[in-house]
Amino acid sequence: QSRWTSSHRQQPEELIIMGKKYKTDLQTNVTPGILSLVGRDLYKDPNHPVGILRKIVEDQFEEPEYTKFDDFEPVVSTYENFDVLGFPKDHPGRSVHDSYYINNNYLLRTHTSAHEHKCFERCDSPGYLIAGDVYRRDEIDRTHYPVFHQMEGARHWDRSCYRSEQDMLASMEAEVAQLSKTTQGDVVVKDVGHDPVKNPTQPFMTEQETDLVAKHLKRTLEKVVASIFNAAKAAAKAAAKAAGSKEEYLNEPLKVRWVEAYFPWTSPSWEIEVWWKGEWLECLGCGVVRELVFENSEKKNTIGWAFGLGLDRLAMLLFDIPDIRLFWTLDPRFKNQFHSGQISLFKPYSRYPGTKRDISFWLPRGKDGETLPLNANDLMEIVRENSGDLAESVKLIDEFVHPKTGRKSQCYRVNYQSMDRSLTNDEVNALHQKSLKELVERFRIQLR
Ligand code: FA5
Ligand code: MG
Repeated sequence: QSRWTSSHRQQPEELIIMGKKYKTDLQTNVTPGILSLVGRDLYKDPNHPVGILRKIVEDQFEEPEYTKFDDFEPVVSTYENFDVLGFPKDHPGRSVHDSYYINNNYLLRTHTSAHEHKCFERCDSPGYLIAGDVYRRDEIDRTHYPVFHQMEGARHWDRSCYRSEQDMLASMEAEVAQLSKTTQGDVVVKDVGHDPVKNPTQPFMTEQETDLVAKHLKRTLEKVVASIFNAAKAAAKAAAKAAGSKEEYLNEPLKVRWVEAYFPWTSPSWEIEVWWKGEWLECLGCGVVRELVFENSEKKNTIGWAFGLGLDRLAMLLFDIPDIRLFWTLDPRFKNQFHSGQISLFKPYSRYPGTKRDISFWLPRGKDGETLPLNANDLMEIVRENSGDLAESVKLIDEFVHPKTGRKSQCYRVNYQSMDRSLTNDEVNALHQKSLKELVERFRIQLR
């Protein structure tokens, strides 16, 4: 079985997270390093790029139409994170390889959608907005970090609040018209419909309802994306001017396109992409909320949309930040560069050299001689725990099967590189040895 077992790593009997106690069990795979990041709340810092971007998005949603939340705790039940949203039992997101479990029943949320049903249930306003830190076990490189930040938004219409269906549709139509006006001229949109089989409408909604919810969703998010990228363009223009260069593309209207997507709790679903510096950039996922979510939230006769947007990768692009680890540095040379309400381009303060070390090994074999795989995220996790933010990237660089013995070998290359200082060889060797030792002990690999 490739099931994660904690038997080789000493787990305390209970964990205290944000003042609450949780019993650990065989499912527990959260690490001290990850827990030390819970509560850093970068998204609440008005002078941090993630906090600055959050504010720009938040300003697009007005109170009292939208209620704003930013203090849901990151520990959620598997019910909230998955079941209530209709995740299939075998969805990969549920795997211990992909998520950080506190125990069998609780995990660190993998997305802010974990709070959707509570918001639908308790929110008196037609819309809400959530900001929070989310956690995923993942690879190590310059654009991946186990903690990142999301914003979730939703809007719903309760049919029973209107005198008639026609009244509701007329009111939605007026809202859509209003939203369309605000982005006119700023963005060029390439829209897309939906595949009736793979990305269908839902039988509990009329065609007109689906059409208006989708339009409201799309026009709202086009406005959000326009506000973000117009602020970014202003920053890029200022930087280009200071450097004496002309960047023609900055004067063109923003190009965005809709693409079809899949999420278990929305249908139809889409993602929005923005053309930025020669690439289509995925910004967020969204869709028409499935009936199941409303039913689970005691909201009868209700229709609506929801979206989830990742702040970190967007912030990296907009602020020209080359490595996601910089968000977590305590170095004042980073933090002092950014100011509330402003997108400005990061000025690198130094680059320290990297040191590469390989992890080259034979995979273990089971009773019948079959190769036992080592999950890449499990390996990443051990490197991360032993070297913290000093591991800049870990890449699988080689893999082969011995022609005679049939044994399988893999080689991962770790680049150790600090954001703030030079590392000594001794220091790197010590970190690397610790990881090697732990990998051998826990996964019975044989180093080559
Ligand atoms: C979700 O997390 C859904 N909860 C979004 C959603 C909400 C859909 C409501 C429908 C309705 P996804 O895993 O694609 O979807 O992530 C959403 C966004 O988060 C992505 O578009 C991306 O911008 C960002 N994101 C995802 N993974 C990472 C990562 N490892 N690092 C940084 N940003 C990420
Ligand atoms: Mg995605």
